[in-house]
Amino acid sequence: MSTILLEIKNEVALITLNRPEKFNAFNREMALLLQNKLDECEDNPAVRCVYLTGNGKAFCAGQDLGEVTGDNPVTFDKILVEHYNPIITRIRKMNKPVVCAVNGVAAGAGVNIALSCDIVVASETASFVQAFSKIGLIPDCGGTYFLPRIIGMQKATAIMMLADKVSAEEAEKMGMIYKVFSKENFSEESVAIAVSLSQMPTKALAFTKQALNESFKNTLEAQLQLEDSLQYKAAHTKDYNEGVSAFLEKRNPNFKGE
Ligand code: LHQ
Repeated sequence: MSTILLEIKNEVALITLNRPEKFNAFNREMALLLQNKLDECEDNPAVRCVYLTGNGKAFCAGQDLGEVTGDNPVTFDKILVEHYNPIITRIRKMNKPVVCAVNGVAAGAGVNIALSCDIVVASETASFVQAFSKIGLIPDCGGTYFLPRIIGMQKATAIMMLADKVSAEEAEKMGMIYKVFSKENFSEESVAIAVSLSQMPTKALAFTKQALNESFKNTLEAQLQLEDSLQYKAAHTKDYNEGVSAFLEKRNPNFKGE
């Protein structure tokens, strides 16, 4: 069985981390395969939203610590540069929304990969652990970039230094994630978010993502300019014409992602 599963359904690419016996911890093969699958999603016009989840009890326990120890360990210089950093940049640059559905515990690289996604939802059984300090490492995978921007510096510092286990409910309350769903409804409700995104004007969503990616590093003036140029592009899409026509004709729009 592959360590990463990819299924395309209703214009949504469902990607599943699939090493359940290891709490979906990443080994090299799995990290490189996730990069390939993300590339496939980016290149395939039939994919208009990506949905990332984990198989089994956990979402992802981060790096497989068995792989960095022992006789023939994968070296640290390779792990970030070749495994994780390309995953994070692919997710942030992807011209389609990426929904992360955190089905269980997310630890180490697992949490920060989740936080790099556009919309993060969780099952009530999920939890988030910045486990790095427990083993003498620093948070990576963009965690020190995303978390303070998402929840503010004070809470981010405490969560990262103390390596507290944050429940899904707490994570929602502090704005770390968008929504928590009951265990029973989690799969259906989280996939429904991805399906509705897949039927929206994909290019406008990509431009929105591009603008948000720049938001925290731009001045207001620069951000206004960026919005102006992206709005110009959005206004020249077929989906914009469709959206306005549908509104005026009092019908539901039929967006094609064009
Ligand atoms: C695991 C793992 C795991 C292997 C659970 N590896 N087996 C960057 C730079 C360079 C190098 C290193 O990495 C990185 C990026 C990183 O991600 S660093 C952080 C690595 N991750 C961690 O430190 C998390 C370690 N795991 C845990 O803290 C706990 O297992 C969590 C909080 C994930 C879950 O706790 P529990 O629900 O109590 O489950 P458990 O501890 O009993 O684990 C279940 C099984 O999964 C167990 O196997 P076993 O055969 O005993 O049932 C664990 O050994 C295995 N597992 N995480 N990362």
